[in-house]
Amino acid sequence: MEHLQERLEQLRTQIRFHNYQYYILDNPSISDQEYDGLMRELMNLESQYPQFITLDSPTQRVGHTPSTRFAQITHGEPLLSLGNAFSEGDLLSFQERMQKQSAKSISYICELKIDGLSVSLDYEQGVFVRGATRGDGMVGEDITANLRTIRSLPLRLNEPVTLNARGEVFINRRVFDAFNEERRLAGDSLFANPRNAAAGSLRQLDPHLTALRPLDIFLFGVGSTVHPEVRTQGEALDYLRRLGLRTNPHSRVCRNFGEVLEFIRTWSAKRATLPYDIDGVVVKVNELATQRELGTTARSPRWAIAYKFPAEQVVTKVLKIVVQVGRTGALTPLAELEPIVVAGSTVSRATLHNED
Ligand code: 0OW
Repeated sequence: MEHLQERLEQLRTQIRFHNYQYYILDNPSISDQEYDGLMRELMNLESQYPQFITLDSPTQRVGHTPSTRFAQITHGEPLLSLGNAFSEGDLLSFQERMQKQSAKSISYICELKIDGLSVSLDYEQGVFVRGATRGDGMVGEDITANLRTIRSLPLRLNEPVTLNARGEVFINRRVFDAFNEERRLAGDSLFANPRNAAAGSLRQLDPHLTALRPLDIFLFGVGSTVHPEVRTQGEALDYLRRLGLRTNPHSRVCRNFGEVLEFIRTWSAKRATLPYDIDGVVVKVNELATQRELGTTARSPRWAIAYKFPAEQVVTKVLKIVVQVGRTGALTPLAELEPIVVAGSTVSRATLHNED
């Protein structure tokens, strides 16, 4: 029996390593055939000795029983949202607020704002045990079975630590286009954009269906019970990477606000070269102690802001104007438009509540 257990552990460790190389580093070191051979041997041994199957075995990605609905999970710490900045002026006001409220010298970190679905992951002694949608920030839906199907989400970390990590689930845009094309040919309804496709895939009740969806994930934050050596957001991202979690490669620590503005201008121009959608840049105070000193409002941190790229503009025709009478008797003029796609969604109505 000892020999069997050793072989099982050896196979799991090897397959976990190759998953990391393939799905997170995009740099496999063995052929698909060799990989499939390892997987087949592990699945055969586990089907002969099911009593030795472990929750974190690489074979346990696709759950068996579809749930009837998602259980609710109350987050240990609320998943905050973000205040928005729409211009460099808004960013400079943010910077002034930071300097006024904290005497300490501040550095910033800029992260691409991934346009996906925000999730929270719980690992206990290094094993992935549960994951949830952000929901209203306090209570989310338990989508553990669906998150397990994401190949770039490790079922076991490189160290046996207990932590909560936050991140964004998304679909690679090229893969999304091919996926939507398949749906079109099959006569299925199309997803308006990758974000909706990711959200729709994570809300499938049957994990087998989710497993067919090419979901991916970037982690960008850790809960407060994080390794004491981690003192900045930059070090938190390095820590997540060291544990084997996937983080976005373009985050950058900025010593001053000039570098923040340079990062934003650079990625505003280079956005289309990315294989996934971003809708802006998240600018955060880098030092965790200063973040704690600045604190949060009810819904979002004072130490971070989301610079949103200018909205895409398109021209269409107003077919008709109707007036909506609200609950309080307020009148809102509404334009019915020639349907047009803008920023990935089809728009056919717009409220005319202000001149421009
Ligand atoms: N979408 C992102 C992203 C990010 C926030 C989270 C709480 C305090 C700061 O790439 N890179 N970093 C953060 O940090 N938030 C992000 O997305 C937020 C999460 C919830 C709403 C936005 O999608």
